[in-house]
Amino acid sequence: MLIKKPSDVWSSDITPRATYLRRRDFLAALVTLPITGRMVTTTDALTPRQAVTSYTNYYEFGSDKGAATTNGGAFKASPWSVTIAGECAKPGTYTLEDILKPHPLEERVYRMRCVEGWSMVIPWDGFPLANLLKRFEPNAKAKFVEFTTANRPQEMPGIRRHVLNFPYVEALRMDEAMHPLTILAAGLYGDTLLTQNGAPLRLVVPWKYGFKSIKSIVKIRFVEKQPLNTWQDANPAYYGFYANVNPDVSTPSYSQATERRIGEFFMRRTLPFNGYADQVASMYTGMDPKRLY
Ligand SMILES: Nc1nc2c(c(=O)[nH]1)N[C@H]1C(S)=C(S)[C@@H](COP(=O)(O)O)O[C@H]1N2
Ligand SMILES: [Mo]
Repeated sequence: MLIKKPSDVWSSDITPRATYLRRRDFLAALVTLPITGRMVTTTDALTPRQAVTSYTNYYEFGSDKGAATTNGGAFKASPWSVTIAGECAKPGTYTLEDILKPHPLEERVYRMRCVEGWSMVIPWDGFPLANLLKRFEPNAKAKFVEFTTANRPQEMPGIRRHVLNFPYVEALRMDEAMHPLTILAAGLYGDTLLTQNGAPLRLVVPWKYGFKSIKSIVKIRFVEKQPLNTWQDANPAYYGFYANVNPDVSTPSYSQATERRIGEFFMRRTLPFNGYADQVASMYTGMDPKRLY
């Protein structure tokens, strides 16, 4: 059940739940998630569900924003399992149920910012990644956590076109992975994830550019050395490891100072750490902000 306190800033009042529930045809295929709590980190209006589920980046299905919606039909998000490997006491392969069951889902309303200059506000349904990682008892050598996406050329036509070196890989430093704002999401807007949003399980790291939020995770590995993430491999001049949202550091072809919130007309100023500086900036004290991009 959704616990709704009257004091909550219920930002979806701007996009009432009834509005998206009206899309019955579409929702018929989805499973409504049991959500036990909620956390609102912004008073900004939610991005309409229609935009969140149709305007996506998922290169395994193609490079345009509609590709994963159009070409996602063959993708099977069930059954699913996740392999846990590397520097921990309990490596192994866990079913999606093993992964989800001990961790009640809560709704987290997060701002998301893409390096291409657009942003959204999305009500994710997930749980803190830290709670899951602790179960595998990472050891002292575990300095980073690496995530890998499914690599199924038969089901993911973008892989066959080799736009990137697949499988897609992303990673976080251990403290970032353990930060309470970092979640694994299994749904959004109260329903299980659609293929294009990373079904059945994806990462959400709201103070970083969107590419860090890896979709359809099949492997989590604890490692000692900083992994090479897919986008850094593809274009090291453009993409860094940390990818913290920073309005003061431009990419070679885009200023990162402003963003277009999907559905809005005027540009917004981009906030350092995407507005989450109070909660995360202390993890980076003493580091060169340019390296953090
Ligand atoms: N496996 C995988 N994960 C991915 C991507 C991708 O191409 N493949 N794109 C990333 C980028 S660039 C962004 S902006 C976010 C977008 O998430 P959304 O489409 O759910 O908004 O997913 C990220 N996760
Ligand atoms: Mo992105």
